[in-house]
Amino acid sequence: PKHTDDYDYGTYHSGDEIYRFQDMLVAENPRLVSKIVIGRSYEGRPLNVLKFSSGGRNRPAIWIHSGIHSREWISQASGTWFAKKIVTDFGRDPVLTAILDHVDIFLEIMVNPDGFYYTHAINRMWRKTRKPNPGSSCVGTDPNRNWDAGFGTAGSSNNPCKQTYHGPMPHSESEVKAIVDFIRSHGNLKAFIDIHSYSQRLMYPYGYTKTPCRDQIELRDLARRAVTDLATLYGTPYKYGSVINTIYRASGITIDWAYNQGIRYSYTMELRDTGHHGFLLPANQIIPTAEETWLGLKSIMSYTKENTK
Ligand code: PAY
Ligand code: ZN
Repeated sequence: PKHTDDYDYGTYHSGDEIYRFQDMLVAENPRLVSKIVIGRSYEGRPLNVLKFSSGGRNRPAIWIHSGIHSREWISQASGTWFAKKIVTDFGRDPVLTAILDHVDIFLEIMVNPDGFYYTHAINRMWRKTRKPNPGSSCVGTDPNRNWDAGFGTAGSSNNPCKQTYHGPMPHSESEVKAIVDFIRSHGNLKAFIDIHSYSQRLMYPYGYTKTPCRDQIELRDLARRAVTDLATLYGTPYKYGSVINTIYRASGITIDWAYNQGIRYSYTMELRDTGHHGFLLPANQIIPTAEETWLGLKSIMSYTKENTK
């Protein structure tokens, strides 16, 4: 397609197509959307972030990313749909408009592009990055075990051949380091949402410890509200709670790092389904999944806006 109006949001797209989509969206909406290249993947692909801003200087901001795990295709597909939804609804949907009147939204659709290309070309089930591991024939690090938050403790693996290999050191993956550097230099992030699949859960810190996070009552209340809003569309049930209590112990994860940086509204979302199709969610569920997820995201974003003025 030559215009994002003609992009087929109801099918899965290649990495090249998603890159092209982002450039089209920016070209079509120069006043609202800009592209920031925050770094390069191991294989040299640009790490693109879309910035949605109605003005101001270094406004409080919300970070949303998808595709940190490459095989979770509904994540990148939903991220693409969210990007189009934001430009379509700004100035029309009063809730989104009010959000963007006060805060900026940063959206990185393909956090792990090397993995994503690999899932298209070679192995649909690839999860990790594509950086080789010295002394091992196994490739890749789990970018959701690579953050400096309980790094290397129980809930990750020190074996490069495992899906949850944490990598040689915190932020060893350029895809992770690029986000770390960006978030630190921005300094005004208020919410951080990491989109995965599957299992229909909305979770908050922590993953590496049973110790409740300081804001757990507030985070739980907001999670309940978000999953309630999400379910109004198609009745899709979501569980919610801390990562360790809701899914399993996981160390070095994205949202634990974000939360420990002081970003209070840090959530990870596991989209459809609960395992029937798993990572191979049929394309006819892309739009319904993105639509319902958007309702959950909007409640988190609205609440963030209200509580960080
Ligand atoms: O989202 O941070 C989180 C929780 C932990 C996830 C992880 O293991 O990194 C949960 C899994 C994921 O999305 O990667 C769940 C899926 C079904 C899996 O691969 O086990
Ligand atoms: Zn994942």
